Amino acid sequence: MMPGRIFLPLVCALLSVPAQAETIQVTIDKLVFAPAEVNAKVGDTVEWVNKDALAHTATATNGDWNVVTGPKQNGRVVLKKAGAVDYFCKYHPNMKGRVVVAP
Ligand SMILES: [Cu+2]
Repeated sequence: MMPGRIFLPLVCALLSVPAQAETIQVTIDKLVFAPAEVNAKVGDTVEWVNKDALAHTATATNGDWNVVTGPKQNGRVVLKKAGAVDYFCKYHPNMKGRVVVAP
């Protein structure tokens, strides 16, 4: 009896399951994006959770996206392109973050 006959099909079945798209949360608290840098994949969603009583934006410096989050609200974007994207808040330009998107 060769164990490979059982394990090989099992491994193949596991590998063929597509990676699940994930939602990566970034908290905005006291005018800070935390974590300031996140890693993601194409197809993932980044969700900003604004805990401040102020509106903020997450505005990509390359123009790819502009997410506005009202006070105590969430905003999200689905990542469509690979690459590192720096972003900032239009209302508070010293607030900065980065999303690194793997293909
Ligand atoms: Cu802001």
